[in-house]
Amino acid sequence: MLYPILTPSRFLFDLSGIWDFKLDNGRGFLEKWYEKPLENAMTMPVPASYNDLKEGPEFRDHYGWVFYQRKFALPELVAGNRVILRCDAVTHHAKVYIDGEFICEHHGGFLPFEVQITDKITEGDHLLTIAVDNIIDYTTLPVGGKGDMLGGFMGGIGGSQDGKPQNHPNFDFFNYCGITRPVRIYSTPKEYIQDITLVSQVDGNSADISYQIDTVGGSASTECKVELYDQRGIKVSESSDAEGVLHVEEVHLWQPLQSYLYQVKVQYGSDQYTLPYGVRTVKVEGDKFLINGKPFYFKGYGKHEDTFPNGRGIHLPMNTKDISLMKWQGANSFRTSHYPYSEEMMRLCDQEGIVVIDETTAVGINLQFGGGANFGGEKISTFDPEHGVQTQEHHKQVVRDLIARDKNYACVVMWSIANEPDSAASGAYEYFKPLYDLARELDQQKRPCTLVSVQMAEPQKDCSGTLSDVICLNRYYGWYFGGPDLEGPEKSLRKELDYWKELGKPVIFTEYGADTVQGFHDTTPVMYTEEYQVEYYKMNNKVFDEYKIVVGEQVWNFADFATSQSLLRVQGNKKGIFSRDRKPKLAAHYFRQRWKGIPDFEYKR
Ligand code: BDP
Repeated sequence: MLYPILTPSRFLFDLSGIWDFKLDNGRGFLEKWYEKPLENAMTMPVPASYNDLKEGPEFRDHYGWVFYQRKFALPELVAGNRVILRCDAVTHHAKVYIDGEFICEHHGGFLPFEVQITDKITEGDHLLTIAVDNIIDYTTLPVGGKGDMLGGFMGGIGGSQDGKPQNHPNFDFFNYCGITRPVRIYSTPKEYIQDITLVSQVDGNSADISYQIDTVGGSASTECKVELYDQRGIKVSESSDAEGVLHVEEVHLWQPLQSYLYQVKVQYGSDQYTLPYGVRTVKVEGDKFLINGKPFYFKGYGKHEDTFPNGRGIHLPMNTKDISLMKWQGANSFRTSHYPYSEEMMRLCDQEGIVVIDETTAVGINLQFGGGANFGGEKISTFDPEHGVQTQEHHKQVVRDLIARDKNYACVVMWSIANEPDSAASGAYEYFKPLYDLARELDQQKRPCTLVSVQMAEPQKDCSGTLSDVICLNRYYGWYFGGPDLEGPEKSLRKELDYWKELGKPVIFTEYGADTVQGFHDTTPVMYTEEYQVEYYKMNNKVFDEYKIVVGEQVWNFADFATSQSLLRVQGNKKGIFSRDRKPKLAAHYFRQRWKGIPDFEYKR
């Protein structure tokens, strides 16, 4: 799916701004609020999560639907073109209406959807309504609890105390929702470029970029032209079919922290589209993760799209600041925990040379959290056909849509199929095998695939061992497991790594961390102080350094973030090495020193 841009053949209108907004009181659809201007509407910015923008728990924790609405008109210039409405992310379920007429709906809150509205657009003003639902349950990704069950992440899955329906996230981040990324209208000519797929092969100083242009609406005689421009704007290769190869001599590779982007200019009939593209290769070989043929070492973070007061709403300045902080620290990578990030962030990472592990929305596929989910007093297994999660079909759709959106980004070097699922449970292999197969089939660049494995999953039984190209571990030795003691956990960590070593696959620690309240200090490094966080990391890093198979360390988390309330969460999850407003804790300085001394390539080799 192409990112919407303005080109000589395409208009682009951004509908960002203040929209009308109303929480559903249960009568929104009965009274057809989408047919006329909302009565007594509030103001609400788009894009943003709405939760932190008005006061009170009733608002913040609203359960169910809300209505967003605005008017728009299109200039006459657009007449004769295809007109598309594109929503980049609506969390979690959207129904779209124009002038009271239902146009489309979409499930899943972190990937774009679009709909052709050419016929709907006549002269004059139009009323656009987007109804948004935030309910999460056993059929959605991320997963939420059913009302009649107990257990869950930090005890969060159970039914409500007073019978009032509420969400019970089976994951550790606030269930922010709303229209969180831009809504745009764009046009294309009637014959148009639908998609572009690029794959590079590098041989010494030259590269072959295989391309495929999917087109719609033309005839056999419609011309297709593909040109490749380098960063100076000089044409370095061209071709004239919808499928072919662009040969480049003296190729400039896209390298971690040294980005180089070509521009692929496609012309099909009167339609034009330009795609920035970095040439690089990725491969797992034995226990090495190779980027451009050289063993890479991941230094970085698990992150969140989480800021105040935007919630999960897109925040371009913060994205820029975060990458600046990563570079200040000597990091080179992050994982899009636990959902696909905005396309603007992916394009930025391509430009800045930041390496990305790209994750689906599959978080919470684990009914063992909080002692396990219970149904009528009986423990339920995650993949129980009757009572377990019902997410596999939707999960496949997410894999398809994620790869369709992100397949051309050089920054993306691996797909993460899920975060901390119940991957050692019976039924896990059967659930995940088809998802890996699908990702491997769809991704023409054949990037490695992984799932990020939870500490509760017994390594010997974890289906990740068989299915993943890279073993990704979320481990909390010295925090949830053994903290505040660091000596015992150090031994356990070694013992576990001795097991993984036998598999001969590369290992990345995709999470490890300790909650740390900024400003808490002590001469004895006690839990929650900045000193403890440093000691915790020193112990873990010492062990990682002893193992050649460990090819990466991504701390949990880049910054403090909002989550559901519970006894273990002090106004949010405090495992950031930066505070939520991006001030460094002691550990940030410690990592700066460490990472500046670790090369991006050939570490430990
Ligand atoms: C892991 C999750 C992550 C949590 C983290 C934690 O993958 O989302 O925030 O642990 O407990 O379970 O801080």
